Amino acid sequence: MTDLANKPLDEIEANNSEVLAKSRRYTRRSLTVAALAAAAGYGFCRWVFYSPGEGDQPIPRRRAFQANAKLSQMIFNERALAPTYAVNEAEEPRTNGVIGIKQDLVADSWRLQLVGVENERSSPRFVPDVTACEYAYTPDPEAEAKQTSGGSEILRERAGKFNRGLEEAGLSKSTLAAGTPGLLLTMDDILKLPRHELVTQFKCIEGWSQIIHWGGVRMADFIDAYPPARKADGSLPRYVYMETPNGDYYVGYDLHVCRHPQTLLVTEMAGKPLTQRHGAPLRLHAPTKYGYKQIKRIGVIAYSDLKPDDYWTKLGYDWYAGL
Ligand SMILES: Nc1nc2c(c(=O)[nH]1)N[C@H]1C(S)=C(S)[C@@H](COP(=O)(O)O)O[C@H]1N2
Ligand SMILES: [Mo]
Repeated sequence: MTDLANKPLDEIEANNSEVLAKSRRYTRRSLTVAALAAAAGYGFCRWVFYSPGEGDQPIPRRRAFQANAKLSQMIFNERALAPTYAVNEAEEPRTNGVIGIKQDLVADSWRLQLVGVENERSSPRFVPDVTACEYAYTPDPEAEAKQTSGGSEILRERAGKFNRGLEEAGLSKSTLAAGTPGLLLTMDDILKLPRHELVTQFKCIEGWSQIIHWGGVRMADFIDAYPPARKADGSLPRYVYMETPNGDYYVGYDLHVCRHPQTLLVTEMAGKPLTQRHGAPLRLHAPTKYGYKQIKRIGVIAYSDLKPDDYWTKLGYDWYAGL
């Protein structure tokens, strides 16, 4: 289905350099922001160091350092570009982490629940309750073998019908309430967006990394096609929440991380359609983040102004997970 394998290398390289050109513009913009932030930081430091009596008050100063650390984390790590590699350097992807994807999803039953989009009611994809979406799974062959009665029929899940939150981190606090309106998108809606390829390093916090060849669409293009509704004051929501169709794995992101030019909604790995264990039909790749932020099998994308719940953060890992 993919033309990656047959694609001439120069075409792939041309595509890569297009990504890089865009990213360079993006980085330049970030540097301007960084310069402004540095100037602001200078003023701030003057205030900390030269305000009367500051010598006796280490705590505000420490807070300032923390604020500066946060600032540089946001400006330099999250907005910088990840290095890219040649396609022939890419490795065969290993599989890690099957939370929320233990059963095979029936591809045709997949829909993307999208919540918080601007003018959602005028979209032909609008439904009054996205959580009523039914996903179908092929039964786990082992579990099936243990059953006495034949059970080869497909299992259907309506949100809340199966028990949720049985994995270690429990139920997500950000999961959608029944009756949440939004859009139900099909895979065709996603594939209408421009296709992109990227070869980047994928890093798992457990200490391994691999060079991976990704294919899919840019999340930035997706956000442009389905922009978040603005708040009453005209500003955008700060976060994006995603979870698997069964709600067991969930991740929170800053909106600007989703807009990063290398953040992809992935449909292909290693030149082949995504496998179930790699998150078919749709997963995320964010090369500035550790693997645990790269959710496999996305069922829900919700724009939100509340910092979303996050599976691994609940178990003690950093919410930002920056490299
Ligand atoms: N749904 C889901 N997504 C997930 C995980 C998971 O357990 N379930 N594990 C994460 C972790 S820790 C890593 S390292 C990567 C592994 O992706 P891979 O199996 O494609 O190598 O998926 C991430 N996304
Ligand atoms: Mo990981």
